[in-house]
Amino acid sequence: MGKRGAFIVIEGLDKSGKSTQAATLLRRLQDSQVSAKLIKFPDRTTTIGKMVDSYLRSESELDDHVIHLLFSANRWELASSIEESLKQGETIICDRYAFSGIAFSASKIRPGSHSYPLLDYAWCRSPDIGLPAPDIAIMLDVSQDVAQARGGYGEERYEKEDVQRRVRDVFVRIGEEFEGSGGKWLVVDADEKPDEVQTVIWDAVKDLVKGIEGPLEKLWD
Ligand code: 2DT
Ligand code: MG
Repeated sequence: MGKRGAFIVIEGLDKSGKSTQAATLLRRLQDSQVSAKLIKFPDRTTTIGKMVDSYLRSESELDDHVIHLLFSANRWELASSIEESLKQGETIICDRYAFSGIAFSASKIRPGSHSYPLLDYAWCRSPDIGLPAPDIAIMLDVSQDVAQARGGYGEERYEKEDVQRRVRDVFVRIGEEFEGSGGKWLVVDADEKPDEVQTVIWDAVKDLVKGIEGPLEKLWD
């Protein structure tokens, strides 16, 4: 039996360079004759993804529970195709995944309160239980100053300084729990130059992308 592909998730705040790093990694893998593809969540092209897109652009309002479940459903839509590709030996680079799902939802606070959570952390985690688990999750950690220097945030719903700060705090907890459940969580200083960040990423994935013998694990299982 051949080896399966590696499932590599890249996470991070806005302006952390996630998409750039993911694209650079894809090119490097293809140049090394590794069969690989890049996917991203939310996948705004599906029916569910279009509802998510409209919410993010503030063109629609949805209950916070509903949008959380839609983000998760958007991953479940793709779960079997992810499994299939990995089984075929294809490596997948995934720009955002279930970790963003928890971080952005669990960091929401009740209107009028300073820190009282709107959604329970464990509740936020539960709809993603059983999804394909990444072989490594790489968290690109950018400081607020550098994010601002890179042109600041855009117009979408979560692209605000206070949101990003709270999201970062939840990412720290998520990383600890993912490691606690046997996952590999790598925090990379994304304030560094793109080349230096890519060097750290490559070093972390270069053995995984040779193919993996072990089974694909399930997330939070
Ligand atoms: P992009 O800017 O990467 O398109 O993300 N988000 C993402 C969630 O709130 N929950 C999720 O499950 C995922 C995958 C993060 C758009 C925004 O969507 C947020 C930023
Ligand atoms: Mg964005």
